[in-house]
Amino acid sequence: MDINNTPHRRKNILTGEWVLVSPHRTKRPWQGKKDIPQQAAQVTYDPKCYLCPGNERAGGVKNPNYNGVYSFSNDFAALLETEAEHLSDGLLEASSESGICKVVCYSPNHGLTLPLMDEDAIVAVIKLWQDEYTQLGGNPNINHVQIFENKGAIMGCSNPHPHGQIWAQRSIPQEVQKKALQQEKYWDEKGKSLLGDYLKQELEAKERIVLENETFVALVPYWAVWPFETMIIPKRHVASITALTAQETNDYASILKALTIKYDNLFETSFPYSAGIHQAPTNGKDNSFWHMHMSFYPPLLRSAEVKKFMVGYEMFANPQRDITAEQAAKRLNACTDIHYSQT
Ligand code: H2U
Repeated sequence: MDINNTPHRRKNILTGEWVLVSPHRTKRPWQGKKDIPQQAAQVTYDPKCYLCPGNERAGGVKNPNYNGVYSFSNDFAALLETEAEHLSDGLLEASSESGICKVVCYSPNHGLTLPLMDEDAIVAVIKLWQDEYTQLGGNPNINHVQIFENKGAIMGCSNPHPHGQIWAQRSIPQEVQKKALQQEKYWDEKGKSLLGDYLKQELEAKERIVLENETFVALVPYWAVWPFETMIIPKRHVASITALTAQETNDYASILKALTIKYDNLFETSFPYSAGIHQAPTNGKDNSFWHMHMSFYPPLLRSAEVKKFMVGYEMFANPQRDITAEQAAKRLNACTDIHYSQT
């Protein structure tokens, strides 16, 4: 099979799901919608921003005059701390869900984004993620801590101030359960890390690697669904961010900055995405089969203005993509390592 010209399916080894790839279709004419490109905020402080230091939030609480990173409990939390209850009525079932939601400000500077922040400042963000994971995960009612970021209005982000979120809850979310199943199966059968072995194969193939440093790799996964989807993976088998050494933490910050610079440079725009860290649940079980990783799902397809929609066949049948993972990796590789706004 000529994989560059033949429609085919690729397996996501982490979820067990498949993606339809249609590389022959990249030349089709486009008459779709054009959006206004998203630019990073230009001011360092916005008196109307609810995340800037010293400003009042919706519930009336005032942010401290923080200098570095800052986290607080979400004033409109999707999860609340509740008692465990189960309702069932014939075929109708519901379970109460208990949890805690937090907002994490990456910087006091309203105008920054990860690619424009210093590596030291990104290290501080990772350290805050580590502290939150430990603290929230230590709560006996919290079995999973989801760290994520929605960037750009196109992804539903309400505010350009650099920030992410954490939703910590009693049950293990579905995406995490799928990845746990595949990783545990491989670990039990082979006594090795699924992602560790995948990484070895990718480093040999060199076709989908975007960036590499001493302890981390950023690549377009073979089974990518979003046009420029990537994963950041530690080379060492590490179950959670708390197990990273000082050097690994620095290398993680460095690759995060380098990858997001390439993203911004791709279409010379403040590149929107949803990014999240998948790692061991905090359910007190043996989760040593987990290999932590961070996934980026960016919606942009062919310019700062044209995004991919998951509609039609993808809603009813299966995710599908046109440009291959290899083509996407090549495009990202070709982007310079200096942010376009600084050249
Ligand atoms: P997003 O921009 O990624 O949606 O995150 C912003 C979060 O900040 C959102 O979940 C919360 C919203 O509930 N928020 C507060 O906690 N306090 C506020 O004053 C406004 C927004």
